[in-house]
Amino acid sequence: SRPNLALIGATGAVGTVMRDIVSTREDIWGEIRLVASARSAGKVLRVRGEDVVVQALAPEVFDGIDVAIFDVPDEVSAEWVPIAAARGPVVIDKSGTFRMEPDVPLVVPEVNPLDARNRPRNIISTPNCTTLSMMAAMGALHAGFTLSELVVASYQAVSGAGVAGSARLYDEVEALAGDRSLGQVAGDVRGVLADKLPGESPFPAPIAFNVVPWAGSYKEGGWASEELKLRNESRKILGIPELKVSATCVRVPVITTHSLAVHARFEREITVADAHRVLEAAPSVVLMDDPAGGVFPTPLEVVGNDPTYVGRVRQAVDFPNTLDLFVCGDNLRKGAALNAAEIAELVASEK
Ligand code: 2RA
Repeated sequence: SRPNLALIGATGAVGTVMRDIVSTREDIWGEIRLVASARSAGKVLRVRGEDVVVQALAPEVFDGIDVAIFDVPDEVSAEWVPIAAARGPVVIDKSGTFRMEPDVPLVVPEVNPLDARNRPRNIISTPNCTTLSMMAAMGALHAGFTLSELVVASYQAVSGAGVAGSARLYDEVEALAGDRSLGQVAGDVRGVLADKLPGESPFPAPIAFNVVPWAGSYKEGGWASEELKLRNESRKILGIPELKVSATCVRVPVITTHSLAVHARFEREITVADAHRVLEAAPSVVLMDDPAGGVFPTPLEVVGNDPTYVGRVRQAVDFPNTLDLFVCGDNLRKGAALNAAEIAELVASEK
């Protein structure tokens, strides 16, 4: 019989994309159960063309379930993932809670699918969207040329901060529209927004007309949590514990699709032609690299698509064995829902 799937956090930004993904990919599932907080219980949502009533999170919702995908805040995962995993299903968790635990695999199916089999706690973690946005491409290059250093700057979309993140950018754009004097005097946009949008913003500075060098929570040494995740998760997924990684994460006024400027050093000599060949052969990577012809990826061209898009591949002039490149990936699809769905399919195929 077909395996049963539960989606926990079915009503959020990622949950919405998740419902679309399980409705459009090959249908391998028996029941698809939707679960959310008590506040959303009773809502009716569509999955695979059918109405499904959302159930409130409770231990019993995991009974009869084979795979449960969690996309909920860290503290909800911390409490509920172990309860679910003890009740039977393999749990695929999108939160940051378990990612770095040594007995929980952190999986990107194109890069380290076999790690998914080694799950003593019945939990598999799926990476942060910023890490995921580059992993398919970097994993393919690493397989051929052995990565040794990564220096990354991110350009992260507001939907990474959930439904509230997207709502905030739309609201700010609307509040600022029409006044062509704005953005030319320090603090003017902040002042207009304080008047027109007095509520809390998910971002520490105006996000419309701006870039904000901060994503996530404050960590020791002045790092943002997103920057440390990029480092730690890349090391674990690629299986290179000593990989040198340094990142600066920046929020930009883009609705969905994270971009990353990557400076990648390899142990082996690598040319642009080598990288093109590898990236073209990688099934979930699309190469868009003809800058003379105006061809490179941008978030607006990539949003809603599954692959990782790569362009601007250049040989670093002053650094040996080093490439610079630009990567775009939909942070809600491969960055979140799609990777989780692919792990779920991997687990289902074991049975
Ligand atoms: C962000 N990566 O873009 C995060 C979400 N976990 O905010």
